[in-house]
Amino acid sequence: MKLTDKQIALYNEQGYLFVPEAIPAAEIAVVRDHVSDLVGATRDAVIAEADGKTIRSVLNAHEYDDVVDRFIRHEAVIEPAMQLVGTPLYTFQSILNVKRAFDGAQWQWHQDYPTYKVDDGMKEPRAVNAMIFVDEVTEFNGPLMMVPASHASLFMPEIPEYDTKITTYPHGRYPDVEWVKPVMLANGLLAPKGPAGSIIFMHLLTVHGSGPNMSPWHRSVMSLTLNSVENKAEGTVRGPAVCHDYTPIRSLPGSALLELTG
Ligand SMILES: O=C(O)CCC(=O)C(=O)O
Repeated sequence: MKLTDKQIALYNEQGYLFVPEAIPAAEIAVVRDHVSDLVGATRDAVIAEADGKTIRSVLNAHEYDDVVDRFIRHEAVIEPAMQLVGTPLYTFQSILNVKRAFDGAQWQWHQDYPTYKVDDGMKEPRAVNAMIFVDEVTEFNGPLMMVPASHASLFMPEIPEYDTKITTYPHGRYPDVEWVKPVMLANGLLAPKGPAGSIIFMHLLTVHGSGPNMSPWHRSVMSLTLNSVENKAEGTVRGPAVCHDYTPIRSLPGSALLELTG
């Protein structure tokens, strides 16, 4: 899938681009069916919700799981991402945020780049975050919310300490809400919704967050950060949360997922 000049201009202006149903239903179904097994697996790089047992996030599963590896290399993800950043890319991190029905907790308002800069040594925000819907995302199951055009006007003046009180995600640096309030009031909020296979491409400075999932429907979303190969992040503060294989990622056709079903 090739983005049009208009879509690229919209991304640069708004700090995000929503592409509904970018991955066809039959292909994303392979991923969705597989994710339930993955979420049940015991791995070191898994973060639990506050109850200690519900899985909140699965980190960098593409490193050991063939389905997730093929999923994140889908051409509908990689080709637009390369157009938006303008260079070859490598996988900086993949986090499957499963936000389980009834139990999935919130993500506070934040930008991604401050953590990547301070903890991971990413020199510039020359990367893109692809939020790929593995389940349908509705207004009920904790959609990602964004402040449009916030990437153009905000950079956290002071980098907050890790939050250790509100969520169990161990690497969140969340600013005081007073800092984001003026741009929220000025620009409003939006929350793209759509079927599994839809993708939000998001700038690393876009302010975003999401509420808890109080619905009976899971909301798994793959949060995949693809960084420019010219902007390698070599910091090791966040340990296995960050990938250090700087090989340019190669895209695969969607048929690579269908092959797995025999
Ligand atoms: O999964 C979500 O709703 C939010 C995830 C997020 O904030 C992130 O990946 O930076």
